[in-house]
Amino acid sequence: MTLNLAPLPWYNLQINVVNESSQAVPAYVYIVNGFPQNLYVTGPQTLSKPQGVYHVRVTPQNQNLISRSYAFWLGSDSTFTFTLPTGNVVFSEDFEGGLGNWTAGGTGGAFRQDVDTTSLNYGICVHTNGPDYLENYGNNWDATFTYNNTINLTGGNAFHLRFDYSGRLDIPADSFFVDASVNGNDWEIVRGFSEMERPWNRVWCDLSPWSGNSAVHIRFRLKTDALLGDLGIHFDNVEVMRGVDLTSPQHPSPFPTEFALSKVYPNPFNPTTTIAYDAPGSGPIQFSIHNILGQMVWSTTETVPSPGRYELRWNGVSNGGAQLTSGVYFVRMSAKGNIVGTRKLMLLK
Ligand SMILES: [Ca+2]
Ligand SMILES: [Ca+2]
Repeated sequence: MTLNLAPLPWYNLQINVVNESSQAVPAYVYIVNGFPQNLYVTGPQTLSKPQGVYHVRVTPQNQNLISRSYAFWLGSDSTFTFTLPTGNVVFSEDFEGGLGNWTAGGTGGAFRQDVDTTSLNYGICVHTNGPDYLENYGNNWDATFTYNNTINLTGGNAFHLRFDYSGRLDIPADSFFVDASVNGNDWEIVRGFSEMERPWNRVWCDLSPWSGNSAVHIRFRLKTDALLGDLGIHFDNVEVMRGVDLTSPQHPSPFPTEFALSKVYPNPFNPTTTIAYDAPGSGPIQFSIHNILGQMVWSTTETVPSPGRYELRWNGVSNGGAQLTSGVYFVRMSAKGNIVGTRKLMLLK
């Protein structure tokens, strides 16, 4: 058996971070596909990256701006411009007035108010029994700390939750989460943290996927396994900010769940057009181009490696190498024995 290990294609990925006036603004860009990369950018940043699934989180240096994040499939040279809109605070909690708005639950230890000598503020930590916050959490905990009321995430499409956080967790299995729920029962992870040592630092969580809901529940959660413990987590100064972002790539993330012939551009075209399509998994996909009489003039089979959005180019030449005449053509996409879609093309000379 022979294994042919072809290298993944690499592409240019340009990331721009601007404010609502389209001016470049300084920001931290976290980008991950397997290995994370942290960048501090002050202008357009072009990276060379292999094909694959990526997640980008853009965190503003200016605390009045809303952070943005986006997940995508990199399958061609791409440019993403993130507009960080000016935000306003729609929820804040510094715990200086006590824990009356919160309920500690779940299993294992409890979250409690504590004076943290580093932040010089009342914050929240997770503990077992004793008075000293410098004690290890236990095994097999699933401790929750839930806001008793709800947060209104309407009036915008860009929301983030941010808070100050320090922690020492036994990694990788012990994790701290921010969760959200639209009904108070079914929770989804907004962001998870699993870090051996984190000094007090502000962190951002993208709540935009929950935008449009007028009553969103939030909670913090520490989940641990049976092996080892560590000093746990502290957090304080929780804020939710709202903004309106009409230009950044938007959630939901664009990983396709079905085959689709999404668009043909330019159209009309001369001499080359691009056929964009979605594939929900790996495997061969057939494309054929037919003239107005229904005769097939060109065909190809594309084999895609994984779910994603792909592109195919056609230069108006038949499989026999003949330059085709101006007129109307049709492109057909087929997969797994079914016709996925057909689009009309106009070749102009
Ligand atoms: Ca506080
Ligand atoms: Ca553990």
